[in-house]
Amino acid sequence: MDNLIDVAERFKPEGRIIEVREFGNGNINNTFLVTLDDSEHEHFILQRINTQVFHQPGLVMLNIRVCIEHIRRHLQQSPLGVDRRWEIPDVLLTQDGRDHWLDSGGSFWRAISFIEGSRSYDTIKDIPHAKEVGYALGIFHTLLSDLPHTSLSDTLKGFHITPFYLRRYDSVLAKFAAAKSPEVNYCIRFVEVRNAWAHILEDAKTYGKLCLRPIHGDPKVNNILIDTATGQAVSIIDLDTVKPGLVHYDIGDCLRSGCNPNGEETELFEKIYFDTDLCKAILQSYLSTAINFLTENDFYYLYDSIRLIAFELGVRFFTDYMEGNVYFKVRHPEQNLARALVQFKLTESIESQESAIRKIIRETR
Ligand code: ADP
Ligand code: GN1
Ligand code: MG
Repeated sequence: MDNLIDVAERFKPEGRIIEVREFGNGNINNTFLVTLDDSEHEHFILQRINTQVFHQPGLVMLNIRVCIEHIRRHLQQSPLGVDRRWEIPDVLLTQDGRDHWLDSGGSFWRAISFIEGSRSYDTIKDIPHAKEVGYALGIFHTLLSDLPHTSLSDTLKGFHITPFYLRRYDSVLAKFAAAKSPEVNYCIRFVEVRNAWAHILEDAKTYGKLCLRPIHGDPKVNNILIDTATGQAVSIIDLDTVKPGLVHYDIGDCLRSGCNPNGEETELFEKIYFDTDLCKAILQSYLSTAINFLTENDFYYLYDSIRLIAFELGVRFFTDYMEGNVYFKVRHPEQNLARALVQFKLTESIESQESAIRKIIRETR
């Protein structure tokens, strides 16, 4: 890997680079904050894309640029109509006009403008924050709702296709040779009894009940930036997974992340619960903008999408644990097992509150 300052120099808009430091808590890419001595462009984000995950990073950049350009055009033609700040991150180009830089070791680097005066949180702190998270996803879907999904490439095959993860899980489990701890046995049993149901969204897609649209793919709480002065959502970042998909993947992901007050990284498994007050706030706010393009069938599958994406993420973490942590970054070898347990406990809490969640969905329509 080249020296970080040398890499940052390739994308530098103006000024001198003062510092490059690691930033954020992403599980996939390496993210750095670059500080410049230029008062107009004080920072930008530099990222090394994980090409073990994204095999075609050039296509990822193309999708991001299609998405950003579409959103800008949409906003010019029909502004949000409310007096609030909404920012779209920019892709910064290298001095020779490219959207990425390949270093001498083959690492793929790209740079994104920094949204000043904002910050992200790993968990939702209160109801107003929950409303902002729901609003941000609703705005994002609305802004992309007139972009044909065929304008975007499939840059991550199988992403959020639960049966695809289950096939991988089966083959990894068959080769898993380590002694099975009580936690591992709990996870195996957990997956086994939900296997048949887990095809629900893909079946609905196959039978034409749900249709592909442009989606974000990863709208978890820390990808939604909050204005430090007003507390309002100002942007959705991390656009690497923008591609065709079901909006249900996004709604499920946003809710499984937003309604888990203890966060994804806790090891206090008994404390994990799905907070229905936060769910209600996120959904109400999401639907205040997204109601215009959701169909009857879309609503029918909302509860299952919440349950499914929590379950699916548990399967993804557990599979990665058994495979030796090859996908999600870890600080210790058991971390992906702990993350899986969190998602499975959350799934249990969702299941135990099914009627309350279905009631919220009915009443927020
Ligand atoms: P990853 O793909 O690894 O999750 P992200 O793109 O989400 O990386 O970036 C990691 C963190 O960096 C985010 O959670 C956010 O706190 C911060 N960040 C990323 N991009 C920006 C940006 N354009 N403006 C401000 N903060 C950002
Ligand atoms: C990964 O990159 P990050 O941390 O925003 C993952 C998501 C998971 C999330 C769980 C490309 O997102 O799908 O929901 O971790 N991204 C990819 O924290 O797999
Ligand atoms: Mg992120």
